[in-house]
Order: sequence, then structure tokens, then C-alpha cells
Amino acid sequence: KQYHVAVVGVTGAVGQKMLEMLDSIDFPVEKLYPLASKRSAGKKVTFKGEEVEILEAKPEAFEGVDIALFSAGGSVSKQLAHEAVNRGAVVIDNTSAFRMDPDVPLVVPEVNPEDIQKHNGIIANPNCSTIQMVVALEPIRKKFGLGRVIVSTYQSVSGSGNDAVEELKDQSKALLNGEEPETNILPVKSEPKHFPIAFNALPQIDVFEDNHYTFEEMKMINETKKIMNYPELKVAATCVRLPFFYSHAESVYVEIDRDDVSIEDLQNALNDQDGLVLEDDITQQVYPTPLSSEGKKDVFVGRIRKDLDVSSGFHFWVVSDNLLKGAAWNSVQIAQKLIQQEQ
Ligand code: 11C
Repeated sequence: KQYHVAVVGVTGAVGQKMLEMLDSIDFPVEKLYPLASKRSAGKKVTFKGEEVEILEAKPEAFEGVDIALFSAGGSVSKQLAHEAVNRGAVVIDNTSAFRMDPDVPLVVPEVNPEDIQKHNGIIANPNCSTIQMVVALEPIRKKFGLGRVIVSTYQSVSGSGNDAVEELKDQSKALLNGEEPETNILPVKSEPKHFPIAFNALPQIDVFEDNHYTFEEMKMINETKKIMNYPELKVAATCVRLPFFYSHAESVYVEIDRDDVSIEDLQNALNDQDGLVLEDDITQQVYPTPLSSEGKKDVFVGRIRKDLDVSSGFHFWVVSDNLLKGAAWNSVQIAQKLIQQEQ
């Protein structure tokens, strides 16, 4: 069977990658519907070597669409996802609009592919920093049990979109030329204050919640419990933006349910996980970095070591391309599983 596939937000950082990912696996697309804001309508995208005109994302644009991949921000998803579903599409939504809705499965195909079948028209794609962490946590939980997770993130500016990538370039140039950098976007565009990201580190990703955590930190906490179907899991997160362009890195501390597990046992469990590549050999200085993971679909893990005080505690380093496994690739993998399950 061939499918009519819409990509909503096709000019954005993730939308562009969605097209690349659909192409990379030769997804059976009979007709592509590249959708974006009115401003971009009429421009063209290239898909499978052909130019296709961008149309305005509005309710009628979804007539005839089978699968709609959304990544144009939460408000567009809230406005248009149900319009697409009412016209017969299954929506795979890469925004936070529906992630915590109990009627909407939140899926990482390596962790909870079975949840795809429970959809009522919408399947949510998790936040990028959550996705890469749960791919590493799931095999640990399965093999050894998992009680507690403490994560600190090192996130690239592309998580905040193409404008933030440009802002980092401009600020770096300005500072190296001895000029005052312009600050308009980071840490959060809608907030009253903006700070330079170039040569800096910003301990704020998204807005603050009443409990003093940021929304990004709460996404990591709440989404992890939902994807792993493990509400009792103890999770704490600190999310930090750093001045590099692509991929997110994370320092993860876990406490497992056993205290007789070696580094090698943990390495073996992670090595068996689909979508995860172990790059962990300190004798050869082998460990993943944002640059080494850029453009790749997998999640990379290194620096596995035992805590020096807690016998059930381990530390490790997780890196993945935030626009690919963290967004576009995970969405396309969900679409791939969806059509496999239909066949
Ligand atoms: C960031 N993680 O790096 C965010 C971007 O909920 O899909 C992804 C936002 C989301 O700023």
C-alpha cells in the first residue's frame, strides 16, 4: 500500500529532517503534502528528487491525507490535529500538545511500540531529551530493575529552532569581533529577559513551573514515566543549554535494584538494545560527543562507571542527534511501525 503523507511545519528544523528521514527509508509515499504557515505557502521543497509546492496548513489541506506528521509548534497542533483526524488521517505529533493526554500514546518504538495500537487518531512523539534517555534506561530496567534516575542535560541550540542556531552564529561572530552580542531568543523567546548563549551556559530550557523546575525538566520527568509505563520511577532532571549546534548530551545517574552488577554487565545489556550504540572504551578514549553523533539515527552511550558510594548506582553519558532520533526519525519510525501493524 502507498500512503498520502503530510508534513506540517515542513520549513522548520524538524520538518526538513522529516522529509530526509522519509526519503532515507524509502517510506511508501504516494503523495506528499508539505504544509506550513501562509508565509511559506508557494515555496517548494525537494522530495525524492522532485520539487513539491508548499501549501498553507489549514483544515481543508488534510483532505485525502493518511498520515500527518506535525512539528509546527503546540498551538498549530492544537488547532489542526483534530481537523486532520476528522478527515481520516492518523496524526503523529512532535509537540507537547497531547503528550500527557491519557488517550494519546506517547511512543519511542524501541521502548513501547505496542502502545501505537492504542491510538485514537493521535500518537505523540516525545521530547528529544526524553527519547534518548529512555532508549538507554529501558534495557537497564528490563535486566536489572530501576529505582531512581537523576539526569543533567547539555542541550544544543537547535532544540530551540533554526533562529536559535542563527543567534549562536551571530553572537559568536560579534563577541570574537569585540562587539556587543544581540540577544533576542534564548533562553526562551517569550520570556522578558534574554541572555547570550555564545561562550555561555544557560540553566533554563523553556519556562519555569510552580515547583521551580522548567517545563523541559518536567517533560523529562513526566514523559519518561509515561513511555516506560512506570509511574513510580523516581526521576529528577536539570536541563542546560550550551553553545553548540546539534545533538543533545546527558549525564545520567541510575540506581538499579541490584548491587552485584558490573560495568561489563551494564555494557552488555545496553549493547543488546536496538537503536543504541555503545561507544565506551576509555583505554582508547572512545566515548560519544555531540559532533560525533550529528546526522546519525542512533542513541550513543559511553563513560559507564559505578558510583563510588552507592553499590547499586551507575553513571553514564548519553548522546543523540536531537533533530533525528529526538524528533524526525522517531516520528518516522512510529509511522513505519503504524503501517507495519496495519499490514
Ligand atoms: C529543546 N527539547 O531542546 C527542546 C525542544 O517538546 O518537542 C523540543 C521541544 C519539544 O529546547
